[in-house]
Order: sequence, then structure tokens, then C-alpha cells
Amino acid sequence: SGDRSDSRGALVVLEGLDRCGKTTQSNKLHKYLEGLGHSAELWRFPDRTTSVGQMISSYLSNQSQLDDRAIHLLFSANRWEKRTLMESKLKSGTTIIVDRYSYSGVAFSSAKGLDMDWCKAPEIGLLAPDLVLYLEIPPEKAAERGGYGGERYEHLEFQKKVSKSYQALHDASWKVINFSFVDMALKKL
Ligand code: FDM
Repeated sequence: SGDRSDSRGALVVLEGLDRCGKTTQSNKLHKYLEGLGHSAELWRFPDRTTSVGQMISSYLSNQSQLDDRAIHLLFSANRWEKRTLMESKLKSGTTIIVDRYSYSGVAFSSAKGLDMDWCKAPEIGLLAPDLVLYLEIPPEKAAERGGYGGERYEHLEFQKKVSKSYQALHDASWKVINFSFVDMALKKL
């Protein structure tokens, strides 16, 4: 129709608990879109390649300690430092699939007891996703999958709290994909 929005790429966000299968599904979606001839990139947050990202990485691997609010703001800053690039890619027609975004920021920090509205505030002004895919898995099931890498948040009791935070954040625009559906689909491949 000549509408400028037709040529804009889409911002697709995948969210969920650790071990929910986000990374696998993000990769598949990326390959699928490229296979269809779309220009698509796969991003992830935290982006550990920047200097802010390195501070986050060191915190997650317990090599440094940070105040809960300080690390929250670093996670947010890590998204802000990529905003301009994200916007220009989308404008030029590239679709970006992101493994975790603002919802992770709010869900994980509020699971520590921080006020949810306080957690949301630094996310205001970041680009809004066109699609949020939430990979739903009971925390116990995710833990059974094994492979928790030993990072700071990777234990069942905390993941249960994160799951509750995600439930509080969840709105009607999210597409929820249940883990049993994903397991079933993978077996058919
Ligand atoms: N995480 C991730 C946060 O606490 N806040 C955020 O803003 C983001 C993007 O970091 F436990 C948490 C979620 C997870 C950890 O993520 C590292 P990956 O996906 O395992 O790298």
C-alpha cells in the first residue's frame, strides 16, 4: 500500500524463565525468517559484549556484588545503549528477534522485592515490541531440564518468584506458548 510501516522490520521479543527454550526458539525463528528471504537479526539481552554488559556478566557470575537497584539500572542502560542501532535497523527493514527485553528486566528485579512501577520507569521510551512470545513453563519443569549454569538467578526458589512476576506483567497482547506444545512440535521434526 506504500505505507511506510510496510517496509519497517518487526521487533519480536521472546520471554520466559531460564531453561524455557527461548534461545532454541529464537534461533529457529531467525533461521525460518531468513529462509523466507526476510532480513532478520537475532539479538539478546543482556548484551554482554559492551562495557555495561561486562559489568552485568560479572555480577551474574558472582564475580562482583551490586546493589539491586544499581544492577537493575545497568540492565536497562544495556538496552538504552542499543536503542539507536535497533531503531535504524528496524527502519531499514530488518526484523529483530530479541532473546529477553524489558519484561525480563522488570520480572527479575521485582522478584527480588523491588517495586514494580519503580522497575518499569527506566524502560519508558525504549522501542515497543511488535510481538511478545512468552514461553510458558512451570519452574519445576524448567529445573528438571537441567543445565542451570550456576549463575546468580539460576535456582528454583528464585525462578518461582520470577514466574509470579511474569504473571503480573502478562497482558492480552502476549502470545503464550506452552512448553508441552513446544516439546511436541520438536518431537515431530
Ligand atoms: N536478566 C536479564 C535480568 O535480571 N534483567 C534483565 O533486564 C535481563 C535482560 O539475567 F537470569 C536476567 C535473566 C537471566 C540473566 O540472562 C541472564 P541470559 O538470557 O541467561 O543471558
